[in-house]
Amino acid sequence: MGKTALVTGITGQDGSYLAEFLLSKGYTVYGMVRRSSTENFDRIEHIRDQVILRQGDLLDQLSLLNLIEESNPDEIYNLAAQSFVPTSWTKPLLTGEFTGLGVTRMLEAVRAVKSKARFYQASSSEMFGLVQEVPQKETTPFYPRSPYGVAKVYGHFITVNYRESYGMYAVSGILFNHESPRRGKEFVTRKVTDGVARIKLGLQKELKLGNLEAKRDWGFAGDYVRAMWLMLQQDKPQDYVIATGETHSVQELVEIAFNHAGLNWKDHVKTDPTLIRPAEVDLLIGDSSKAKRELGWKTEVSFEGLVKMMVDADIQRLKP
Ligand code: NAP
Ligand code: G4F
Repeated sequence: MGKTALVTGITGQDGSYLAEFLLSKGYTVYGMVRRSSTENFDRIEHIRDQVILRQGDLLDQLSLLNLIEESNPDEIYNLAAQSFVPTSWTKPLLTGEFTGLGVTRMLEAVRAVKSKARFYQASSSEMFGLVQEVPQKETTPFYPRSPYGVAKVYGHFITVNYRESYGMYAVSGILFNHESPRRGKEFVTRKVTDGVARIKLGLQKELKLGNLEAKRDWGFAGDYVRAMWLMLQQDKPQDYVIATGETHSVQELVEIAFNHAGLNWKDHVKTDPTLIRPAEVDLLIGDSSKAKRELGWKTEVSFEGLVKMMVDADIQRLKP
């Protein structure tokens, strides 16, 4: 008998890669989707007839209970969240409800209906915020710098708490930034590669960005969903940092992307003070030696390879 997985956030970047990965492993995949007046299934259109989509919402406890009852999953991947950091300052309460309390609603539903199911929580390097140690690892103290980061810290610790209180197989994956051609266009990598493609094709002249000095540890989303799955295949539930171990500034990202398209970034990039955040995370760089050692996980796509892949995909998509 093959296994069954339930993925919340299946319409998002990670949900789409994870669903593909689980299907390739022979899983029956249920995906939780929110009701909306128009469908938002672009990222999973190509696998839509292979996954079972059901409506549910992190704000609605009954829908979560019913979904776990119906799907009877062996593994649950809780990827759904309000995931865009700037929005967390304009919608701090909603972010707390989705990204923080939503995790408790999921855990309570699992505990009530199928407490033996294995549970993955999508935690984030944003929890390190004003970093207390370089590089950041599983034991580095958290110091979040946005309502999003604060909500993720809550989600992280409630997952640890349910594991310790109820003996559930519940783990928190502390993932650093991961990107792909399916990344939402508001995140900086995709904003840059989409902007480069538009400038290259004459559809746009300039690109407005915020803080070019911020540094991130950027990897490829396809590599990171493998780590999520590996975390649920272990003898003992544990939390892991997943990162490349390299850090690059937004300016380096911009330079690689523009160069790859044969453009000079200085001719096109303007800084826009309205895009500067109320509190910034200046530097992230992860140490994933525990995941390498215990999960056998490693990255397969380099930073430069990732940026070029994203520029090429955007040019291809926009080309007449
Ligand atoms: P994403 O593309 O923004 O996808 C978020 C998903 O959550 C979407 O499917 C969205 O549905 C769903 N969602 C939001 N609110 C919901 C609600 N109330 N009920 C049900 N579904 C809801 O995010 P991602 O990049 O794939 O990230 C996946 C998870 O990993 C998130 O929890 C994120 O915070 C976390 N994370 C991401 C990164 C990264 O670099 N990508 C790093 C660390 C952690 P709609 O399509 O309907 O909006
Ligand atoms: O791409 P970003 O918006 O990602 P951020 O804030 O690091 O958050 C992402 O990664 C987290 C993991 O660490 C996830 F948990 C979270 O859900 C999300 O996926 O911004 C990256 C950096 C920031 O320092 C920002 O100030 O880029 C800087 N930046 C400069 N100009 C910009 C822009 N960011 C955006 N979104 N747009 C700009 O124009």
